[in-house]
Order: sequence, then structure tokens, then C-alpha cells
Amino acid sequence: MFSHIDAAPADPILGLTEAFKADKRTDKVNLGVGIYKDETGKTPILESVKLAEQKLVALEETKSYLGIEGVAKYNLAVQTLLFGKESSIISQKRAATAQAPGGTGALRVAAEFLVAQTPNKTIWVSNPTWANHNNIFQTAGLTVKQYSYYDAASHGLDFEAMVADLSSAKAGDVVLLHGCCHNPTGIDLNLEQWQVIGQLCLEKQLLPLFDFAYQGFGVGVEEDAQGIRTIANMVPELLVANSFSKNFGLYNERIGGVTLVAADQQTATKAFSQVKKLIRANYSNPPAHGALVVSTILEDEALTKLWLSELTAMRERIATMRTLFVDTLKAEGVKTDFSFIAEQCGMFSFSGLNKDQVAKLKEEFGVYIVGSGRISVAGMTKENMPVICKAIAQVV
Ligand code: PLP
Ligand code: TYF
Repeated sequence: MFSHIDAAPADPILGLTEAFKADKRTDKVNLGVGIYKDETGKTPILESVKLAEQKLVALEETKSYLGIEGVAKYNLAVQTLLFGKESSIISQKRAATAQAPGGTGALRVAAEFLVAQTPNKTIWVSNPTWANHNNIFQTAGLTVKQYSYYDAASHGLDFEAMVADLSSAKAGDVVLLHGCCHNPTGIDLNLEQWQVIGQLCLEKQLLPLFDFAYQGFGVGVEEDAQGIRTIANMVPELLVANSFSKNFGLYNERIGGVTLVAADQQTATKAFSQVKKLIRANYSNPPAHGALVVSTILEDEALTKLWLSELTAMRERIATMRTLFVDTLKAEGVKTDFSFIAEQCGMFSFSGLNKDQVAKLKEEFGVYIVGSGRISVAGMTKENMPVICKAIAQVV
């Protein structure tokens, strides 16, 4: 039965971590995968998470199954983070959220919902986008089309081309938008551009699906929701797949959510029953721990304050590394202008380094970055910075 099966290609990002682990060099640096590291190179458990876990151990009374949609107070907390405390979407009960196993699980649930319930079964993703988007959407049975996004010449957004491409989408097509901290480019839309995309979705009847994996890593928790909130206030329907892997450091707890917004409560409830049906067929109900940690933090004022300060510290450390990276490259005599890196947002820097340069970095210097030239700034420290910049100086 199995002998005819071909080996699957390694995941472009996770495969890199495997190669990194096998590398025997001691001065190797992994800037591939998007995982936050502190200045000592560790991915710590947040103190707010530790405190919430202690509280849970003391107070948790049962390990009985959750409902299909998970922890109710968690789902409400998700909506509050997405749309804001005062949002009429929440008070009018136009949104329904299901806790999901990470942002990936949320995207997969959303994709299956779109396959089952929308006529076109077509989704538009940015060029480039997170490699797993294609994987998730195609596996679920959606047709994936690309819209222009990145302009290599200016290291910026080609907004005109983005709008032109999305103008050719058919009514009922889905548009995947990165809520903030676009992966891999680090380039986000500004407020006016979000408004243009919202208007386009409204006029052309396109359904926005937001991938929101980095809330708080751009400017701040509220500020980073600007795109989602702007568009949610313009269109009758949308979907959001959010992740708390990065902003709560809960990577291996697999905690995120899929949120459906409809024109009114009745429509939301009916549509959401289909989301629940397919969750039942996938994993029946989600694991509790991550959701209880997040909701324990968000329902406690002091823990929320602590979490926000820890998130700010992560964001600010990355920003410091971004500037240090640009400065160190200059100090190493690199003539290429890398100042655009300081303008990018979130965990990643889209360096413009080509495939050959990326391969050389890995083979000759043990510096691992993704083939697209994406560098995880979140993996940089004062200590590894010289190694990284010396290596880049050698390959450019
Ligand atoms: N979407 C994007 C753009 C991401 O970069 C990630 C994680 O790196 C995710 C979604 C989902 O992450 P997870 O499934 O670990 O929550
Ligand atoms: O670095 C990235 O873009 C992600 C990180 O289950 C990641 O691919 C790793 C594991 C995972 C989800 C995301």
C-alpha cells in the first residue's frame, strides 16, 4: 500500500530548522522560522502566562470536553481584541468565534468553510505571501490566485497593481489580507489604502479573510487592528483567522480563533453552525489550555497590563535589532542601501538577498534565512549580529 508513495518536499521554513539542527558549526544562526527570541537567544514563557497557569492549576475544576466552539469567554476576548471594546459588531452579535488550534487551524477551518459554503471557491493571496497559505488553501480545495503586492525595485508596496489585480476578481471571490506585519515582506497598508481595499470589497462583493498572526508586533495591540476594524466597518461580511502563538508566546499550545462576521445576528448564527459542523468532523472540539491561559490574562486587569508590557518589550527589542542590523551592515562596509529594513514592520525583514546569496549564507557562514530572502529579525541578538552582518557583507 505504501511502497509507491513519493517523499513530500520539505516545508520551505520548517525544513530549514531541520537543516539548522543538523548543522555542526557552533557559530550558526537560525533566522529562518518566525519565533521570537530574547537577547539571550531563548524563547521564554511570558511571566503573565506563568501567572495565569498558576491560577489555572489552583482553580481549574474539570478536564471535561469543551463545546465545539471552545471556551466562550475566550471567544469574546478574541472579538474584543479584533474589533475593539466598543464595537457594534460585538454588541449587535454580528460576530461568532470558534477557538481553533493556532492560526493555521483557524485558516484551515475558514478554508473548508469557504469550500463548502461559497460558490466561487477562489481565494486571492498577495505575491508573495506566507508559504503555508497556498498549502492550506489548496489542500482544502480552494483555487488560489495571486494579487500584486511587493515592488522589489522600491522595496515597498505596489498598491496600484494590487488594486488593479483585485479589480479583476469576480463577485464572491475571497481576498486574503494580512491584518498587520505582512509575512514575509513586513510591509503593511496605511489607513487610506485599507479604506480603498474596503471600498473595493464592498463594490465588487469580495469577501475579506484576514490572517492576523502578529497583533501587537507592529505598532501596538489597538493600532495593529486598524486594517481589520476599518474594513469590518465598511463591509457586511468577513472572516478573521487569528493566532496567539507569537503575541502570547503560546506557540506549542496551538491557540487561535476563527471569527465570522455577518450582516446580522441571525445570519451569523446560521452560517456559524456550518463552521461548527466542519470542526466536529475535523477535531470535534479544541484543547482547553491555551484558551484558558489567554482568557485568564485578558479578564484580569493586572495580568493584562503585564502581558501588554511584555508584548511591548518584544516589539521594542525587534525594533532595536532592526536599527542595529542596518547600522552594523553599514559598519561592515556593505555598500547596498539596506535602510528600507528599518521601515518594515513585525518579525521579518525582506532583505532583497537572492537565492544564491541565501544559499551562500547557509553553506559558507551557517546563517540560515528563508529562500525568499526573508530574515527573522526576532532571532537577532547583539551577540549574533556581527556574525550575521559579516556574512552578509561577504555575499553581497
Ligand atoms: N499566518 C501567518 C502569516 C503566520 O506567519 C503564522 C505563523 O507563523 C500563522 C498564520 C499561524 O501560526 P500558528 O498556526 O502557529 O498560530
Ligand atoms: O516562520 C514562519 O513563517 C512560520 C512559523 O506550526 C511557523 O512558518 C512554524 C510552525 C508552525 C506555524 C508557523
